[in-house]
Amino acid sequence: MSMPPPQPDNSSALPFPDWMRSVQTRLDAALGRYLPPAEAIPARLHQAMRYASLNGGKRVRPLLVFAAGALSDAPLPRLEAVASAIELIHSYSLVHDDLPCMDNDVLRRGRPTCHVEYDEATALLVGDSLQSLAFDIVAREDFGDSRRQLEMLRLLARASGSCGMAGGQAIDLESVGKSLNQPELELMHALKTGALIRAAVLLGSLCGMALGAAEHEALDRFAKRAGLLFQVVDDILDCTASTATLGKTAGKDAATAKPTYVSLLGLERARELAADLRQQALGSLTIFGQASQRLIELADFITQRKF
Ligand code: GRG
Repeated sequence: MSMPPPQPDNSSALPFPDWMRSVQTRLDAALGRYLPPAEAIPARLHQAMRYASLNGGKRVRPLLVFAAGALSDAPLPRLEAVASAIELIHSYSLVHDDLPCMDNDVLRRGRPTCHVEYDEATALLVGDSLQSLAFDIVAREDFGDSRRQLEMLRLLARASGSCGMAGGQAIDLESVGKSLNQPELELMHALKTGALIRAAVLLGSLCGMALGAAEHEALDRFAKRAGLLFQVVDDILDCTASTATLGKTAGKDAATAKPTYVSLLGLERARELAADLRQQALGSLTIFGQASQRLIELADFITQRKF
C-alpha cells in the first residue's frame, strides 16, 4: 500500500524528501487550478498547455521558491503563485526549446514532446500562452504591497527575456559548432539557465518580509552559484546518464556539437567545478543560519541529482 503524500508544509520539521514531495504536490494542485480547464475553448490548446506543464519534472525552481520563501516567512499562497509562474515560464521554454527550429527533440520528461504529441503550431502557441499566464498570475494575486509586486513582475520579465533566458538561448543557438572559453560559456548559462533559477530564489524571498541588504546580496550570490551548478551538473548528466534515466535524449550536446563544461574542461574537471560551485553556494548562506536549511538541502540535491 503506498503512503499518502504528507500534508503540504513549508516548515523545517519534515525530512527533505517529504518536504520536496509536499511542495511538488502543492505546486501540481496550484498549476491545475491556474491552467484553463482542458475542455475550455480552444480545447486543443488548453489540453496541450496542461500536457506540457502537468507532466512531472523535478520542479527544482518551485522548490527554490519555497525554500527561499522560508527565509522571509512568506505565506504559502504567495509562494504557490510565484512557484506556478516560474514553472510555467520553465515549461514554455522547454516546449519551444524542443521545436524543430531549435533543439528538435522528440522526448521530454519520458513522453513525446509537445509538438510531437500535438503539432508545431500548437506547441508554439502553448509556449506563448504559458508565458502570458505566468505574468497574469503574478499580476492578479495579492502580495500585500503593489510596489513590491511590480518589482516582482519586472524581475520575472527580465529573467525571461532577451537579457535573460531567451537571450541565453540565442547565444546557445549561435554557439553550435564553436568553441567558447569559460567566461563566454558562463555568460551563456547565466542567462539561459541561471536567470530563471535566480528569479525563483529572489521572488520566493520577496513573497515575505523584506530582507536586509546584506541578506539580499548573500541570497543573490547563492542563486547565481546554484544556477551555474545546475548547468554544470546538466552538462555532466548529458554525457553520463541514459535517455531512459533522463527522460530526454542523452548525449545531445556532443551530437549537436554544443559547447559544454564537459567539452571545455573534461569530465573530471567539470565534476570538480560542480563541487566548488556547491561550496561557494553553501558559503553564501551562512548569514541565514538554520533558516537556510532547505536551500542547503536543495544545493545538495542539485549536485547529486541523477536526472
Ligand atoms: C526557448 C526561450 C527559450 C529558452 C529555452 C531553458 C532552455 C532555454 C532550454 C532547455 C534546454 C536545456 C536542456 C537547458 C539546460 C538546463 C535545463 C533548463 C534543463 C531542464 O530543466 P530541468 O532539469 O527539467 O529542471 P525538468 O524536466 O525536471 O523540469
